[in-house]
Formats: sequence, structure tokens, C-alpha cells
Amino acid sequence: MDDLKSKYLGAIAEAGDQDALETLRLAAVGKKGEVSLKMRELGKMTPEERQVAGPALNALKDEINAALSAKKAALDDAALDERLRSEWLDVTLPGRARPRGTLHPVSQVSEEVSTIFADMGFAVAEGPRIESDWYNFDALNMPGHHPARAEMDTFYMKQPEGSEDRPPVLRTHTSPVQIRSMQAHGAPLRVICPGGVYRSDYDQTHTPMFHQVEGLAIDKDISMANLKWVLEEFVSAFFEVDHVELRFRASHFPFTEPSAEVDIRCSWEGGQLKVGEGDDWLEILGSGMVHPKVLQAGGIDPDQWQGFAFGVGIDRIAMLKYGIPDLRAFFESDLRWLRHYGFVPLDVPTLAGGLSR
Ligand code: 2U9
Repeated sequence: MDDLKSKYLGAIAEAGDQDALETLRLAAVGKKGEVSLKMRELGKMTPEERQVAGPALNALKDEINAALSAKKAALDDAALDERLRSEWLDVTLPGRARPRGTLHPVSQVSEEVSTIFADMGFAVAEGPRIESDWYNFDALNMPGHHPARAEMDTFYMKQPEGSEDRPPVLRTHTSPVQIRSMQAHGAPLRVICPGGVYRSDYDQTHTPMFHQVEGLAIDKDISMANLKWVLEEFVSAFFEVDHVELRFRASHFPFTEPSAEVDIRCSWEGGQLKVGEGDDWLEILGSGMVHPKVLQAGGIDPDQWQGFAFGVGIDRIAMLKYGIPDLRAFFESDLRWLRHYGFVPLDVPTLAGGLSR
């Protein structure tokens, strides 16, 4: 019994983990453990022998069980200490700033323009960037070999295999969206169409992809007077000034008759644009009354309906409003530029809360 005692108490003291301890428990006091087998031998002893061996074996069993519990508690404590040591965390450290994306000025200005026109009852419409020749040109009163086609520096797509049609184009303006809106909804109609357009042109003020927003209002008695009021409302809301002055200069576009280019009164003090005051004029828009042939192409009877249309360069008015000097930087995806000129994503422009802050 002394051998058993020193063997198991020694081994328990040496046990490195709970598994080793469990193996020892089974070997000593488990059903078929050495101490249990010894206890079974008590039956074969004389009563005198049993009186000595019985309590001694019980005492041994208790001692081993006590040693097992004590060692188990010690191992548990050591494991907890190790976890506390390895999972230690300094809660007083400063937080780590998350990298944050920003809204591109083109997205911001598109939202601002859409908000302003939505307030005047215009719906927002979008359409495909790859267009048929008909939607991009013919429907806008630029048939066949109209000289305006050449001026647009069009990107032509590959002719689809086996097709007799003229090749598709990358739309040179968002006007096809308005033709599609006329066909889909008829008159009366009020829509604006913001989006990317393509022309093969690249210098300090032109990129081969840029953005426009065009507007179209069709009704029974719409005139240039309505156009002027709508554009004044737009310019004063967009540049966030109470008073603006517009100048209409006669011009020519195939899709409008009469046509006008629109300038706004401004000043350039210290290189900074001020809208509504000063002696300079800044061209920002093209506009006019929709040509009867264009109404017809959209399935609207020009003897019953008439309307105005206008077009603005989004990138250009973004540069003017936010003092961004170089157009080409808009599309270079330079993160430093985007961080500098970008907008906080959740600051949605509203007329009541302010368009831009
Ligand atoms: C339909 C009928 C008429 C849209 C118009 C302009 C004049 C215009 C330029 C502004 C700057 C293009 O991005 S820009 O270079 N646009 O001058 N756009 S009238 O006229 C339309 C459009 C659609 C059905």
C-alpha cells in the first residue's frame, strides 16, 4: 500500500494536464484501478486482516482522490492564468481610424441637380450608354450625313455579326434617354437625364468620357418663358445664391428651334467664382424649344404639344462650384484627390438641409 501511495501521489504531482490526470484517476481509483482491485480482495481476507486493511485502503483512496482534486484545481488555475496573460488587452489604447471612402464630385453634383429638379416636378430617367445610331442621331434631327454628326467625334462600336444595321455608338449625349422617355410615357412629360457620355476628344478641358444632365418638359403651352424661370431657379439653387441673372444668346442645335446658349452673371475675384454679381458672363448651358421633328421621333404630336430642353455639363459645373482646377484629374482615381475633393457619403443633399456642406 505504501508503494501504491508513493507511486500515485508522485505521478499526480507530476501530471502536466487534465488528460494525464484522468488517466491516473482511472488507473488508481477507477472501476478497474489498482486501489479498487485491492478493495475487492478484502472479501477474501479474514475478519482480523480486513479490520486493518479496510480502513487503510479507504484512507489511501481518500488521499488519492484529494490529491487528484487539488491537482485538478491547480491545473485549472494555471490554464486560467495563461489565458488571462495571453488574452490581455489594453483598453486604454486609442481607437484605430477606419479608412473611409468619399463620394466623387460627379456623384455629389448629379445628386444635387436631381434634387433641385425633383423639387420642380421632374422625374429622373436613365438609359444605356451603348446606343443605336437612330436614338443617338436620327431621332434628334441629325439624319444620314448631317454635319453635326462629324462634330461629335463619335466612338463607333463593332457591327454585330451578320447585322445589316448601322453600327451601335457610345452615346455622345444623354438625349436618347429623353427620346425613350417620350416613347414610354408620352406627353405631358418632365424628365431629367443625368449620366456619362462619350466623345473622342482629349485635352485640358475635354475627356473622352464626361457627364451631362439634360432636361425636357413637354406640355400644351410651354414656352421659352418657362425655360428661363426653370433655369433661373436651377442656377440659384445650385450655386446657393438668392439672386442670379441669366443671358440668353441665340445659337443653333439640330434638336431645338429656337436655340439659346445661356450665360450667368458672375465675377472672378482672386480667382474665386461669385455667381449673381460682377461684370463677367459665364456660359454654363445650352437650351431651346424642342424641334417638331424630335417630338415626332418620340411619338408625340408636334401640332398638339411643345416643350423646352436644355443640357449642362456635370463635370464642368462641379469644377465651377467646388473650385476644382483640372478636369482630367476627375477620372484618374487618385486617392489623394478623391479624399480632398470627395464628399461625406451620408450627407445627402436636400433643399431644406442644404445641398452641400
Ligand atoms: C431631346 C430634345 C432636345 C438638349 C440640349 C443642349 C442644348 C446643349 C451641351 C451642354 C454642355 C452639351 O455637355 S455639353 O457639352 N448641351 O447645349 N442640350 S439643348 O436638347 C434636347 C435633348 C433631348 C429629346
